[in-house]
Order: sequence, then C-alpha cells, then structure tokens
Amino acid sequence: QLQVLEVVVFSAPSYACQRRTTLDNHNAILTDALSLLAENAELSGEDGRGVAFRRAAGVLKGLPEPVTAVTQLVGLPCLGGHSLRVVKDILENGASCEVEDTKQSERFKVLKVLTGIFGVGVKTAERWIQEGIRGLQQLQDSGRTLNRAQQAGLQHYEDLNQHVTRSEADAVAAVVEEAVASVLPGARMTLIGGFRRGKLTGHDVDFLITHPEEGREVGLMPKVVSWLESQGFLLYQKTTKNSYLEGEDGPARPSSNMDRFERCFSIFKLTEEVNGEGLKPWRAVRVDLVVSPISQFAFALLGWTGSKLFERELRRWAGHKKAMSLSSHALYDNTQRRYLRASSEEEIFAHLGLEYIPPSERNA
Ligand code: DGT
Ligand code: MG
Repeated sequence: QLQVLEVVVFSAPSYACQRRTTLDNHNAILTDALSLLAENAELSGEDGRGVAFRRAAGVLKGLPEPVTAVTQLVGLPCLGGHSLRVVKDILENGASCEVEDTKQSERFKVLKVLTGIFGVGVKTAERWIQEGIRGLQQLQDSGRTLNRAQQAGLQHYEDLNQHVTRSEADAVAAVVEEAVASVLPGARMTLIGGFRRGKLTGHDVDFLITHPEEGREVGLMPKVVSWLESQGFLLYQKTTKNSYLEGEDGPARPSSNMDRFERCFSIFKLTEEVNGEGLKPWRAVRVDLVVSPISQFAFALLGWTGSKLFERELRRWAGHKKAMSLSSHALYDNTQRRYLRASSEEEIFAHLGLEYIPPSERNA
C-alpha cells in the first residue's frame, strides 16, 4: 500500500502584529533555544542580533503544529541562516551545540545572576564582572555601593526571581483596586502586561490606572503610593515622571503634561492574608503602576499589554509601512502631520491598517 506523507510547508506574514500568536506554542523547544540566544545577545550588548533571534522565535511561536523538518520553513519570514541552523541542529540531533555551550558558559551564567538583581542592567553587571565579581555573595561582601533599587533587589533576590502566579496577581490587583478607590473614587484600574495576554505566570504584575474625566488623574500616582505605603504594602517604590521625551517613545508631547507622575516601579509585600497560601508569612512581588489620562488610555493600554516583540513590531509597522509614529501616548501621522485620536485599541489597529488582534493573540 502506498502511503502519501503530507508535509506542511508553513507560511506567515512578516510583522508579528499581523499574526495571531496564542500561548499554545507547538514549538517550545525551538523557541526556548532561540530565546536563549536572544537573551545572550542582549546580555552582550548585541541588540540587533537579539532582535533577529526574537523575531525568529516569534514566527515559530505562531505555527499551528510542531516543525519536523527545516524544509517546512523555506517560505517563512525572519528566519535567517543562523536561526535555521539552530533549528536544524535541534531537529536532527536533539540539541544545538551553540545553545548548550551558551547555557554552560560562565559569562552567561554570571550575567544572568547579576542582571537578575532588580535595578541592575547589563552595563552595571559588565562592570562588576570586570572588577572580578562572580556572584551575589561576592557582591555583598565587596562593599560596593548599591543604589536603593539594587539594595532592595539583592535583599529580595529569591522572591523576585520566582514567578508570580495568577492568583498572586489577583491578590495584588485587589490591593491596588482598594488603593485607587480610596484615593480617587471613580478612577479605574486595568491589569496589563503578560497577565492581560492570558499568561499564567509573570515576572511582575502591571497595572494601568486612569479616570474617565480628563485631568482627574493628575496627582493620582503619589496618592496611590502614599496609601499603599501607609498600609505597609510597599517594600520599595520609585515614582518617575512621564518618560515621553525619552528613548523610543516617539514624538514630543506639549510640556504642560510633563509634570504628571506616570510610572511607579515597586516591590510589594504580599502577606499571607492576601495571598492565602504559602509557608512564609509574606513574599516580595514586583509591581508596575502606570497612570494615564483618559485621552491617552487606548495607547497606554496597547503599549503596555505587550508582548515586547509585538510592541516593537507595531512601532516598526507604523513607521515603515504607514509613515506614522506610535508610542504608548499617541499615534502621529507624519504625512498628514497630525495626531490620530483613538479611544479603543480597535481604533488604533484600524488607523494602522491592521486587523484587530486581541491581547490573548499578542503572545509573539
Ligand atoms: P512578564 O512580566 O515578564 O511576564 O511579561 P510582560 O509582557 O508583562 O513584560 P513586562 O512586564 O516587562 O512589560 C509589559 C509591557 O509593557 C511590555 O510588553 C512592554 C511594555 N513596557 C515595559 N517597559 C516599558 C517602558 O519603559 N515604556 C513603555 N512605553 N512600555 C514599556
Ligand atoms: Mg509584566
């Protein structure tokens, strides 16, 4: 009897924001390998290579079934020679030497431990390594001056490197909800980040806060933070002003808004009463709070829901395909020379000429 073996050849559009990527990843072994190489590149200051590996992993995350041969990947975007070689090694030999070598490399391991401290970036970790520091104990014993964030990061290292569960996120949400309702009735709070995309665990819990009346959100962040502090919920907090003019966030906004406090990086003390279970009386959890005026809410919601690759690709799509600049505050049309308004994520996708992708399918 003749058997016909059907081999699926995959295809996909090239921007992650054109694809629907659920959490149902059929190629986790491959995407974990590529993500590890991405992480290693980022830890080595090679951001371009990092993005290339992230994009390759992003494409594989969206495939409808497991890859069994590299020939199935010929038509796919974002899979360069390097990524394909890694995939081929894993499919044919069960593992990639490059990935295994990287995992074992002393430098990678030390960089991961040091950048695993809240408040420590690649540059600081590099400097410490050059100064001979190889681990947490050594760092502590060295008497290095650490800033407030790093001190808190070192102190709560174990807790902060343990995944936050959905039920812990819900417990934090209840606390933040109460804080917000107490200091400004009518203000609204939304869970953002990975948990909004349906993830079951996360490295932190992210919230977006707004008020339906424009302007009422001014001064809200310090009040929320004071309330949380007075109730003993904060182990650490740093509130920063709107970062709109910094980094890759896009065009400048009128300076009248610049005095609004926008973001709070914090470490929560999640106690047993609120988290319900566990052997310790409390544990430290990273919590990010963002306050946005209602006029920017849709942009903030879209910009803070992620994934990071999805966000990056949305901005790239906007710039390259539409001559627009997208940030978590606004969408500017460079051709029409004006800002495009939106009061929902759906409207922003429509402005960008993209099919609407719900949060649960932004897991590229
Ligand atoms: P996680 O927490 O590791 O489980 O995963 P996510 O997806 O929640 O990642 P997270 O918490 O680092 O960030 C949530 C989203 O917020 C991320 O997709 C991109 C966005 N985001 C993070 N940091 C910034 C920032 O400094 N500025 C802006 N505009 N967006 C940011
Ligand atoms: Mg998060």
